[in-house]
Amino acid sequence: MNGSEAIVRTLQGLGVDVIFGLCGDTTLPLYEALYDIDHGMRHVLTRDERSASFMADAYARFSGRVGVCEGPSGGGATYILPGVAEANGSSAPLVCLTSDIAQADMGRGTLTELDQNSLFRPVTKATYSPSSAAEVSRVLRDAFRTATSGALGATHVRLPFDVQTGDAGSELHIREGGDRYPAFRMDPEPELVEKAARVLSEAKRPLIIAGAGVVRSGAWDEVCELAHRLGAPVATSIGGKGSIAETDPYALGVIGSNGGLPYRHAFVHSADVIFYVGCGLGSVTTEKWTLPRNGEHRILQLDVDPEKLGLNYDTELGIVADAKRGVAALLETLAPSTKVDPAELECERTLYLASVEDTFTSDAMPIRPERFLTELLPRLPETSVICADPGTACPYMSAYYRLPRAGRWFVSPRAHGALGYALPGVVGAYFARPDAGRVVGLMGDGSFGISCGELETIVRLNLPVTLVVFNNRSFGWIKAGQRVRSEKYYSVDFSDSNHAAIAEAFGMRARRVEKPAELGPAIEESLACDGPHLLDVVTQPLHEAKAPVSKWIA
Ligand SMILES: Cc1ncc(C[n+]2csc(CCOP(=O)(O)OP(=O)(O)O)c2C)c(N)n1
Repeated sequence: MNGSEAIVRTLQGLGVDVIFGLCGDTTLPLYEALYDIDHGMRHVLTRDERSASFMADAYARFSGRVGVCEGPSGGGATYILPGVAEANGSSAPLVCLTSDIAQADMGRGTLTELDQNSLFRPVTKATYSPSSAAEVSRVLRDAFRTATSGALGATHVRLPFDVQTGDAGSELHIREGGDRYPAFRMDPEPELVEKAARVLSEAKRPLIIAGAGVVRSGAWDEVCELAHRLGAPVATSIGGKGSIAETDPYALGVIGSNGGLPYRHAFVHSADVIFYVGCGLGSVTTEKWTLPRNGEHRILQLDVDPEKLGLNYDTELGIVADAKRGVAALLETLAPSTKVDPAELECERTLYLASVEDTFTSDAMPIRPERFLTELLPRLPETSVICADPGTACPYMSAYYRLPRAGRWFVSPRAHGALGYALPGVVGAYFARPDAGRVVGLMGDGSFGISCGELETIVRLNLPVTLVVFNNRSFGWIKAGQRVRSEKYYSVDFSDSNHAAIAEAFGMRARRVEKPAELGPAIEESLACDGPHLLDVVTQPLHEAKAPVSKWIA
């Protein structure tokens, strides 16, 4: 068995079923092995390595399994970085493989020569460089174990040409189910659980803030039960959307600077005890550490990553544990109570929505983002899988989409917020959840411009996806920031592109929508389409909109 065959056999043995990637000269032996061996894995050819890594990231988040991407040396390695960095920053388990020139050719001005390990080190949990074919299977197993254990994240494996072609012997190092996460679940310390239960019982007005760690751990049933047991509302970060069905009477919705709403933030400020579960206290969820204000609440934290505990806030108690195990342990000791009446949540929600109702019913042109939601949300099937880019899509969907089911149904890339995630993201989402139904990608025209080469991939694979472009002819989010700072609008405007015509040129069915009255039928046509479909929605620019973004509202 040569190194490439060992790579393919090991990936197969670990349970991988799909690899996203793009070919190169240094990857030729690996592709030969993928061709020769009856491995059952699907290779999805992408048109850009950035897309391959974003697809792998989305696949990982929606599937509960490691996302695998691959690209060649030099330009391929530099292009594949964004999705690796996003996955690592968002704790999505991803393994990135890059081929490289032969080790003997290093330091000789060889085409595509690059210190790959130094390039990947800051954006991964670990970067590996097997120096012989005999090592490659063990190294791959380690890369999967590292990605799926502890604080989850991305790993990278560099595969020199001679490692791919050398003799790997006959031994494979496979851990069955090695592509599932979390690989190991950590139990909480019993005395800390007791203390946390005591503080929560003493609370008059507790609030649970759930993050992506809840969804990664599959702890939504436990979090929902905790909310009902205590009688406490559950707010979430954007990544934590799915920690509880947002139609649940105790679900408050997303909080923070991007998609948080004032009435929800009032619940944070009025809470006496705040219990963070699987939630980093980063700048967005905490509105740069003012939501809540440090020192004004008793703060408890449960996280699988000890380095998150006590970061930015003076927390009273930090528990290191898997979210599912940790909350389950709490439930064993907590007596039922009703600290907060769920009618209060419903009342505040209704009052807030009434105050912005005019935007949701507006017949104005260009179409208001809120009016688009009025037409889209009731038509979305319950099992829609959604990727939302930064810009218009993220704050509006975070704020107003009431996720009907708990679990991972919605992803927006929040570690780096790179534009151009959703278009490739829907490909990864589809392969993660082929039976879920329609996959929906929502993006600005800026994001579309960054990733539109991937329309070919979506058409080639004939995926059941609906793509929506919020066509506001600008880098709207930045233009809105310019409005708030100084009204000095500088280098943020585009010319008007017809994204529907672009999609049609790739062979995708598409429709441009300019009038609010056309939205309903267009959305229905798109969702009912048996293949891919794109809607180019001519939308109100963000700097003129009432977007649910704290600093613009203020
Ligand atoms: C790769 C990348 N470059 C730059 C940015 C900075 N940025 C954040 S939002 C934004 C504008 C987004 O424009 P668009 O995709 O058209 O969406 P809109 O805000 O107009 O809805 C930019 C440039 C980014 N997030 N990612």
